[in-house]
Amino acid sequence: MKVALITGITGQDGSYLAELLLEKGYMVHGIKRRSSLFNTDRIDHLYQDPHHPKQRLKLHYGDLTDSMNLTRIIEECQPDEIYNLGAMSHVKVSFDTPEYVGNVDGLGTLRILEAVRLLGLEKKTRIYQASTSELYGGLAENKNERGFYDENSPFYPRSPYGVAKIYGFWITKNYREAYNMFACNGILFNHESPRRGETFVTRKITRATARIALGLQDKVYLGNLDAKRDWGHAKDYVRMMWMILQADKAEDWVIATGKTTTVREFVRMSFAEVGVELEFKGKGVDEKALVKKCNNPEYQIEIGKEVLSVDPSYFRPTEVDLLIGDPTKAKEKLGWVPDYDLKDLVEDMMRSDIKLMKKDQYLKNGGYTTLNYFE
Ligand code: NDP
Ligand code: GDR
Repeated sequence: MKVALITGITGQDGSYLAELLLEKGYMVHGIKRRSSLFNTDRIDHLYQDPHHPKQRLKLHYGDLTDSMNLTRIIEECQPDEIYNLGAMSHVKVSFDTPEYVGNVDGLGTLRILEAVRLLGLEKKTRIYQASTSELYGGLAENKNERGFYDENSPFYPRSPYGVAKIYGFWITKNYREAYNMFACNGILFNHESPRRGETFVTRKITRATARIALGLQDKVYLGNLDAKRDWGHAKDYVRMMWMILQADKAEDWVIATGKTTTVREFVRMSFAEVGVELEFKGKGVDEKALVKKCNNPEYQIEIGKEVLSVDPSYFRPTEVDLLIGDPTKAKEKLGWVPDYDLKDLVEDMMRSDIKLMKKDQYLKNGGYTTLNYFE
């Protein structure tokens, strides 16, 4: 049985990847952080009783800032594959905690690579590093001749997160070249899902749309509506992580859809899912979205209601304006074909958030909650 170790197993990607690897018959080890509240919601459905002799999912307490802990866990698991997905992954928050991000997202990668080397597992253990399109920084002049970022485009990170991840990228490549390790970077563009963290823009939008439709919230405040992102579905992207480690040769890979969309358009698409047509008025910090039509009798949102305002506190000190990736190499060499397009993604997220918020509405209407955790 193949053995995998996933850092960041409690996150969006970690949870989908754990599902995929369990389906493929792997023994899956995951590193979770100690927290004062349960933080395993995304993988609770995969939980297996540790007393069961055939247990195939095992969680270990750990942290990417703790070399000894990482070395001990890797020694204990003897993994065939390590997926280093653990990170402080929020770009805006990285401006508030830059040193911590450098330590976890940058040095954390080194700690994994060095532990594998010190334990003499260089030949056995393949390593996937969660790199990111944030490395490119959205500089227009760095796109290829077809107008995309690809494996050869230069980097110009625009946040402490991007700078920390660029260290992770290069140290992975360096260990591959210096010690002949099978260590690969997946340069993944934004990928979302119903399990996306609530403070990333897509989930913030789908969650707020569902809550507004159900009368649980008046409006949503967002930052830069002009930002453009290449959004895919996390399920398609974790499949690619696995494919990268099954390849004949260790390389770096861009994973993207090849299409880019504004935050404003994502808002429009989400509201369309509940039958609401929006009208955007004003510019910059004065921009607003009002309800123009409500075609779904289930949701009683009054015409003219303001459902979105811009709050400049969500602007970033340096912004990545536009990202669009070229997945040609992954498609041609690994045969990657995504199942979801953006419309499918928005539908999936909205369906899930409507269901979740209906539960919330039921509890609220029934008087079962005195405190609304979401407000
Ligand atoms: P999430 O934020 O959903 O998950 C991050 C995971 O890392 C969580 O399990 C978190 O634990 C864990 N973690 C955070 N800090 C530490 C630490 N100090 N030690 C150990 N674990 C830690 O991110 P995603 O699942 O979306 O992303 C996975 C990886 O891919 C990240 O490295 C991210 O930077 C990268 N990436 C993501 C993209 C995307 O669009 N989603 C695109 C490109 C790259 P806890 O649950 O306790 O917080
Ligand atoms: P990003 O994702 O920074 O691309 O990083 P995020 O969803 O946070 O932002 C995307 C764009 O939306 C704009 N925006 C807002 N963003 C947030 N979070 N909240 C808002 O209210 C808001 N309003 C507008 C942002 O300015 C930005 O331009 C994600 C993370 O998953 C990283 O870990 C990963 O590496 C990259 O994607 C690829």
